[in-house]
Amino acid sequence: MLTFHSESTKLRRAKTELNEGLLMTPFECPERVDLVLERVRASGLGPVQAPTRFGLDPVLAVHDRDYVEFLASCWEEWKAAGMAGEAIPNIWPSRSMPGVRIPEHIEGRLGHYAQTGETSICANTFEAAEVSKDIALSALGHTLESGEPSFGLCRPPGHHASSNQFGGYCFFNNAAIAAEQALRHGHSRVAVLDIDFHHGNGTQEIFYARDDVIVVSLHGDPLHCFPYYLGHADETGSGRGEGFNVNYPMPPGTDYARWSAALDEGLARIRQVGAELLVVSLGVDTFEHDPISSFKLRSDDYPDVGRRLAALGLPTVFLLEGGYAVEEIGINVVNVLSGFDAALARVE
Ligand code: SP5
Ligand code: ZN
Repeated sequence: MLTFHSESTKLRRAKTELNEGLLMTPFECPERVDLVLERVRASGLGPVQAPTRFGLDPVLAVHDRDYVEFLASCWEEWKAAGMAGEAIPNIWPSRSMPGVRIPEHIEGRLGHYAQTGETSICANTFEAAEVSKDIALSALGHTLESGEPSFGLCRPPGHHASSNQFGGYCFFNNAAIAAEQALRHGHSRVAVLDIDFHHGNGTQEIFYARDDVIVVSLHGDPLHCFPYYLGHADETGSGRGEGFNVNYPMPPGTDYARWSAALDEGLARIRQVGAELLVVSLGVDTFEHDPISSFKLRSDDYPDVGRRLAALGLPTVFLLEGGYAVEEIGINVVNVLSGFDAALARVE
């Protein structure tokens, strides 16, 4: 399998994440990329290739222009306003303020475009987000041309980013951008399967009213887990999108037996609706030792995940989402990918 990677994803090196009431070194750090890349190389998964540039048009196909412009200028504006640290949102329009206007001051605009307070904007955040979506689009391009699977070593991740808000370490929704691009290249129905521990609330929002992209997400129950406010089983889509959003919330402590049963249901639904291409939001924060999550998947479980995905028989693009702070992030990601490849090889 071909991997798309760029050292430029590491241009974003935030110093602060608000976690447990403390400003900590972010879990979503550049070293994650090195850990995954090392393992891709050591395992002989396949060649590693640099992404090509796609510009902002594919981004604007899923994100609002004013949001993209905000991301492009936020850090410069924040510094120009004389702020001492990184751009950390700390005020939002609340439910008691319906119909508010977007303010001009960067502090107010930052809150307007933020879902969450843990993710700071710092130097080169926009540049890294641009490279990350170029990696996703390059991986998609390769799969569209060849039918072969590909892996986009995206960073920052994307699945929490909605049409007009960043959060959960995400700025551009790489999976949504890739899915939309696949439709524009002639596919009539695409599936996004999100197996990150956290609910892919951004992807859900972007495609909620549509039936050309089915979004299936397996995740920690939002009653107990970030992002808390979305990801329940009764969120099934709206209008013509009814039935094309499928959530499998599962309790903290969920193991592979329960998780893989949900995966099989999700895959059956993807098969049933006749999706022509599969985009996998591949987070490995389902791992038993992930520092911010609470599922109990083991390294040995991940090859079987790859095998089950391969059984769908669809052209498949894997895009990295979460998975944090442990050596095994590389092992677990590559276990999924090589399990997928091994299953394909047996079919051919
Ligand atoms: C892409 C992705 O995986 N984003 C996840 C963002 C989660 N950020 C907030 C997590 C808060 C977790 N608090 C955990 C406390 C554990 N003791
Ligand atoms: Zn996650």
